[in-house]
Amino acid sequence: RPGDREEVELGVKTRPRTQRPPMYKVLLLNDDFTPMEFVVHVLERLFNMNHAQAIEIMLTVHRKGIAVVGVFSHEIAETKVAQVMELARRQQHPLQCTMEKE
Ligand code: NFA
Repeated sequence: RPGDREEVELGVKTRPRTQRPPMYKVLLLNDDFTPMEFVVHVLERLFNMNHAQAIEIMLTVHRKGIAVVGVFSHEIAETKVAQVMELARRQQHPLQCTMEKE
C-alpha cells in the first residue's frame, strides 16, 4: 500500500486493530396484557435462563418497560426476535421483542 513504506522506514506507529463483528442486544418490551408466566416461559425456553433468572428479567421488563434479554450476532439476534414474536403470535399475546446494535 502507498504510505506503508514510509511508515516502516520512518517508524510511524500504527495501532494493531483486531476485527470483531458487531453485536446486537435483544430487547423485550412490557405491555399490559401478556401474562407474566408466558414471559417467564419464553425467557426459559429461548434464552436459556433458569426459573429464578427468568422471573427476575420478566419483573425488570414489567417495572422498567424494557430490558436486554441477551446479546448475540446479527443472525442469532434476528432468529431470537422472530422466535419470540412467533410464540407470542401463536398464543395471541401482544408481547414485543426487538433488537438494536450494541
Ligand atoms: N405487564 C405484564 C402483566 O402485568 C407482564 C409482562 C412482563 C408483559 C414483561 C410483557 C413483558 N401481565
